[in-house]
Amino acid sequence: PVAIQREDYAPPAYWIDTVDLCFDLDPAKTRVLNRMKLRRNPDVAAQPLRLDGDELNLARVLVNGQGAAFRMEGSQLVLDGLPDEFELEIFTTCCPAKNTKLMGLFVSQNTFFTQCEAEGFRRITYFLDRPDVMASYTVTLRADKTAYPVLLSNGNLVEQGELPEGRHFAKWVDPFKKPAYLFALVAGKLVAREQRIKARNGREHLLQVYVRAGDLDKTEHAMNSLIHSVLWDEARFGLPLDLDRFMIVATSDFNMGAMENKGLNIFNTKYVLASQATATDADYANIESVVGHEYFHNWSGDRVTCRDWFQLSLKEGLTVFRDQEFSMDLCAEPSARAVKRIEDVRVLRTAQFPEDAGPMAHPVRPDSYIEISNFYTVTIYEKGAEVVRMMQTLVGREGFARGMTLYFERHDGQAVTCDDFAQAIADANPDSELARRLPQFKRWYSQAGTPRLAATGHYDAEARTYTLAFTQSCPPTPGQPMKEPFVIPVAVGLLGADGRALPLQLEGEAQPAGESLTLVLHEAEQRFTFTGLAEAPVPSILRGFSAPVVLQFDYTREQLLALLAHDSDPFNRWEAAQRLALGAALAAIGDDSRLPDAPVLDEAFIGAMREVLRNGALDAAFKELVLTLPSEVYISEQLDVVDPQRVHRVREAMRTQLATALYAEWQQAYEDNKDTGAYRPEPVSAGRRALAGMALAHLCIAARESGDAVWPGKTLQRFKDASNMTDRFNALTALVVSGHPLAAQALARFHAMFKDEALVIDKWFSLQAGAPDRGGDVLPLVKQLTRHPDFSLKNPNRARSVIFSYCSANPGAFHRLDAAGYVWWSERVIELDEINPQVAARLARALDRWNKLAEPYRGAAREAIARVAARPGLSKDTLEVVSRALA
Ligand code: BAL
Ligand code: ZN
Repeated sequence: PVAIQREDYAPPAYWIDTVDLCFDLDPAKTRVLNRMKLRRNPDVAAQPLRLDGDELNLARVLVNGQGAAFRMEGSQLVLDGLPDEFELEIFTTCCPAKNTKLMGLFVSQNTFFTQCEAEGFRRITYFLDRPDVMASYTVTLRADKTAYPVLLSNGNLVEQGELPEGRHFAKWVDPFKKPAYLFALVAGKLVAREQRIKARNGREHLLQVYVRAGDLDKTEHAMNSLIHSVLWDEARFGLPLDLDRFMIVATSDFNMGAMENKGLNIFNTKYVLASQATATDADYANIESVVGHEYFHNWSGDRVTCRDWFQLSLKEGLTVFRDQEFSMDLCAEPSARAVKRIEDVRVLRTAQFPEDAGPMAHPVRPDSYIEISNFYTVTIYEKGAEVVRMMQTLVGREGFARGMTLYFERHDGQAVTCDDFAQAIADANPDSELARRLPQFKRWYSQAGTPRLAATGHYDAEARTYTLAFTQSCPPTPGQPMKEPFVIPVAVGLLGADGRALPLQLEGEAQPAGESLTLVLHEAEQRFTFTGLAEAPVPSILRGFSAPVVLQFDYTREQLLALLAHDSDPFNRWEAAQRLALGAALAAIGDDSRLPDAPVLDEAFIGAMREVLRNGALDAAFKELVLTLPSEVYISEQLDVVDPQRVHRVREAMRTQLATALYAEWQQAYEDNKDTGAYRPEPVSAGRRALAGMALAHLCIAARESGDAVWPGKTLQRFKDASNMTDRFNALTALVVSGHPLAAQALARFHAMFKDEALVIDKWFSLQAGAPDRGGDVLPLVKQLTRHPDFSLKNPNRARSVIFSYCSANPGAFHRLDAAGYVWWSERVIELDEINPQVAARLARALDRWNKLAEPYRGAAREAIARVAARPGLSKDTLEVVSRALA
């Protein structure tokens, strides 16, 4: 397969002005009549028209109503000698029932759905399937009325009626031009929750959430999230809903989380359906943020889209930033905002930082790809969002809103680039640090890798000054051996010995800053001196995680304990605990003489955790985050050579130590938080449920050590009596992670209770496949789970619940000395590749970091990857991933 290069971008040779599509929907053979008006692009030298297609049966091609000569070049349909303007009619058929890739038109539970981003439209009809070709769509759907009573497409329903032989039709017109990747249709037996709303500007809209008949009672939260999204985007950015009708439809077979098709968002059921009996607090929060995310795309993605797929982060990074801000703005308490920020950073550091250090590392705006589906990554999304966040930090919140307004004024209806976005934000803030350093700032788009920011502090008692010296560097990444310095906003504060905030007077500045100050680094080495300090301060650096970098500062334990106890910045308070725990873990992992049961944590750390648990001024959600140890993945990333079993054993030992040493505090935390009253999915009570669940897990672990039967018994009872899924699932998790024999009956009961709830059964699979390994027991269980009657490789959610939970989220069980985990992984990648290459390629990434494994894991992992790479007929999706891993 050939790599596509960003530098090779050229405008299209033709524009498509209108598209009139007529579908005769049939699972075995759907007929698609596509009538388009095209015109030659006068800015481009004359050349043939090349239309993309994939797995289509071509029946007819007419130009201006006449049969036309055409040829096939690979999968492209090529036409020569065309007039400057013409009508093109193409008639094709396809087979949605056999479409297991879930790209293009497919059938799920007797309902038709589409997925066209990035390049799925070419599986529906021949087209210029690229985001800079934007057309007006008219769509007619025809289908059997009994089997497919609901017929939906983008825009407004302008006509509907009966047809002979029990069929019916619906005609939809989208009032906005759009690229093909935003096309959608849905046809099937669905019901809708509806709500009419009036936006702030007075315009009325119909909102609809379509699901299968039995699921209507699980749509209230999605609808509320949609209403909040509409109101928020208008209030925060002045961006109103531009459609009379906005629809969300849920399907249980979907590769992605959801898709922002204009006016007709299609969602994975996981991000729509929720009831307190079936969904956890985390599910509720995810639904809110994904509904928000897709809705916000209506402007950042749909009204202004990407010129080419290298610019994917233009819409994804910006829209993740917007959904993060939305979730934060919905928090009533400032502390809940901080919790959300910590959670987002945790995702970035445990998923994106490893990506940025591995074989798939790529800039936020990549330079080349073989299969664009492989680039829907945490780098494009989450690091992209951090780049937008840094822009907001550099221009201020008001300035950023001004920049957004200018961006949409300048580019409404256009397909543009990341450069255009950054330019608009800078132009709206000409006196900002962003405008002053824009070309350098844009290195965040072009250079891959996570920058290292090494800092040292020096206090001069005589001069009463404190100097912070910074050195930045960035490791090499594939194709980028050398990096230039980045613009890095570093928010800092200084604490006194008693925890008070010290005044921030920068040398050379007329005015002192407040409690916090943002330093803007732009050179490889820079220093900043603070004056008027009567004592040596404790520096609080990179507050709020103001840039996506690794901060290296040689904190003493006392300094970290001081930050944990007193920092006014909640992020750095949490970070101090993470650094302390990480330090202990790394020391134990590096100690070859360590006995397996030797303690890892010292009294000072345990005492600090005790104080946190007892602290009445801290929120439960924050306590839960502080008490959560760094993940095995995060710990492993700090090591040059990783022995996953050793990492697993040390982290388990730390957890056991916290469980036993803080037994009384866990009991108290449970008693204080176990009852949160009538269920409401909001951050404060969700935090209390999370802490109660964490306490139960630790009490069950402590009970395992002491042989006590009381807490496991209480946990089982809570599991049975729980009035919401969060409490029930937390109790089940406590029994499973502690390895208690009662887990077996609880799991059986859970399955029996929820056998008809697919999303709950996914949790049941996932919990078992992700359970801590005890003597290699997880892999045999996982193999057994894939033989369970409820398991299906074809359903992405189910495949992920077992295979990904084991291979990607359970390192202690996956990395085995006998390499059996890797062998099983390679078999599943190959098997999945034949069904659904996108999902297979995601799974292929489970061994991205093979190169830093200790032997014998490393050699065995490489062998398994090579086995996949050698498989004849592998999809280009999977081939790209494994080839990069082996390069
Ligand atoms: N555009 C693909 C799904 C999403 O990011 O919203
Ligand atoms: Zn998105």
